[in-house]
Amino acid sequence: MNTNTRTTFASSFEEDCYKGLTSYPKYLLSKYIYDKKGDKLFQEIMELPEYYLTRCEYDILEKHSAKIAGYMDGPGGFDLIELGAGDGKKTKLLLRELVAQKIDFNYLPVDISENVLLELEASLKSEIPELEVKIQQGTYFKTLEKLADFNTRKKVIMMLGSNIGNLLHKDAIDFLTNISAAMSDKDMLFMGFDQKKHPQTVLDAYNDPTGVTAAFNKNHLERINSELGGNFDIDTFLHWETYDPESGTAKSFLVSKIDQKVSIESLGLEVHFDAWETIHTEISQKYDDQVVNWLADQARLKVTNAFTDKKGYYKNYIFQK
Ligand code: AVI
Repeated sequence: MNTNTRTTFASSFEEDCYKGLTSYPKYLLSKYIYDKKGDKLFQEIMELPEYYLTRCEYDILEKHSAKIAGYMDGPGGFDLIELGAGDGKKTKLLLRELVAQKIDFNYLPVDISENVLLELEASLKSEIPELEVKIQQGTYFKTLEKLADFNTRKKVIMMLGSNIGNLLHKDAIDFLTNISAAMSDKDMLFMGFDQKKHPQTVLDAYNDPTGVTAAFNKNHLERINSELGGNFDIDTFLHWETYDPESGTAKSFLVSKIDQKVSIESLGLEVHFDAWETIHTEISQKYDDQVVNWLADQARLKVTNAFTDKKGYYKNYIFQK
């Protein structure tokens, strides 16, 4: 068995893959799925009939945007800071409403990728020309710190897509605590949380029959092959999803169908897999009000409002200090 002995790495991707594949049980971090191919596969996932999350959040924003806009507005206007810009499809519903109500606000999408931001800026310029957009390239917390420093206007921090669900509770609390630290009493946080529901509905969302989610999960191995000189035979791994209705945790795995060895050149590593050995690749946490209130409390925030879709599958919460 390999041990965690190596200490120098060329990138955090190398380091995290090394740590994950030399641990027992093995794991890989879901943030590394998102290269160009992973981004494209995630766009496809969002169009799948089984992946209800995107449509539910879209419905919530479509139905309640006038009310939500009202909660966001404040004396002297506000800055709408969106963490993770994406393609802005859902956000545009809200932006259009804010512009239609002639509310005084600037839109500040934050993303690590300048490319994503420039594309979003260009599409907003042609679709909502009246909108004031100030793109913010950087990590979420560095940007929030910077904005908290010189900003006296009300800040509305927004994160859609239940992206928080890819964090374990303790990491979600750290995440919310960092956001809370950048907020003043007049600021608010608007965030989407996928809800607990029939376990089969959750399982189906992460196990579509067309295999898009499987390809998305296996993109981990594709990336290791192309960027770290790995020789994973992708077809010998099975995409497997579990959901624990008690904890609300959906987990994704890649399961080796055979006993095999995989070598990863730039890690100087040969990884042995027993037949049916697993790599844990992602969690997608599902919530209820009790858990969201607990997370908020831990981060010194309060839930002040919430909006849901017809089926109650998904909720967007407003948090304040
Ligand atoms: C980005 N994130 C919220 C998605 C989710 O639902 O956990 C990622 C995803 N993984 C498989 N399908 C979608």
